Amino acid sequence: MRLEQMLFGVKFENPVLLAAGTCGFGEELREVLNLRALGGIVTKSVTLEPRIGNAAPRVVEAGDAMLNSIGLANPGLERVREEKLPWINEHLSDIQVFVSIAGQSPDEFWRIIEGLEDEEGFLGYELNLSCPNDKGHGGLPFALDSEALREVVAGSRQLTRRPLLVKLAPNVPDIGPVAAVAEDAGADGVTLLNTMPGLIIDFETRRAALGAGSGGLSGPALRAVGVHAVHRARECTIVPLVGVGGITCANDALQYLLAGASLVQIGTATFADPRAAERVVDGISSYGERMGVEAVEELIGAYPTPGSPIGAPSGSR
Ligand code: RRO
Repeated sequence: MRLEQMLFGVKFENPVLLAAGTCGFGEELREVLNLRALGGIVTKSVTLEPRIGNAAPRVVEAGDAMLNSIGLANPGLERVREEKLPWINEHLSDIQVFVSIAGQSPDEFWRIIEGLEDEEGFLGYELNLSCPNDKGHGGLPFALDSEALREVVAGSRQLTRRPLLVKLAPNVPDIGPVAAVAEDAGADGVTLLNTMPGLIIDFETRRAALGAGSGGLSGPALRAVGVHAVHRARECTIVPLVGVGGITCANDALQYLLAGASLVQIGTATFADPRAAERVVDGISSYGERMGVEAVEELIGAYPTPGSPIGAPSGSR
């Protein structure tokens, strides 16, 4: 099966990327997996100034999920430009790299884009409008307020011709119209979803398990939520979708593709098995061979929407 696709005007060798926050800036994982075997990576979210992050513990396991409150720890715009992007440019030029960016105001997003725009080594941006651990916009992530979302995306669109992905949050009543706002404001693609706000209380100490209190829940427990979000976004938008949440193996990734995602991202699974994403690539390929699928595009959106003719794609791209 052919795994490559043309998206955003460039070639992705396969549909599997590493999610923001799970691979640093690539360099951190270079010893443990072959990044060149992947379709691409999304960097840790970059902020204007360096951030040291939240108090420990920042990550706890929670059954079929993981709760984190990293608190946007990152080296900041200046060091990303001086140190991280040159490394990416030298070592990852044959895969696609999105730089995730995060700001506490629309203006911060725009200043980061202006600061990175002339640099080499990356394809586009993933606007992180949905971090549950950074209450940027009046205490709420931008993705929970459609007008704020529109403002950040539309302003960013004015500043760059590079592909813009917009990463949304799970905790909205209906993700479809939110994805449509992102598309209408100029997004080239929508990433679904960020982590879900959560809290774990240690009943012995009566304190939160995380140093910061609440955090963002990720992992297999979130997978059905993510697959549903992709399906719903597919019904409301035509831009490529990127599915993320709870993918541990090829079968999980296939659900996202069938629901309508053109690309998937592996996040939490990388912590348990740094080579999970490579396994997912191989497994998608094996499934294609077994099912007689010639190209991965045939799978995208092939889940038959209830009420539609069996096998008809649930949306157009
Ligand atoms: O750094 C974090 O605490 C974090 C971010 Br920026 C995000 O987007 N999602 C998340 O679960 N944690």
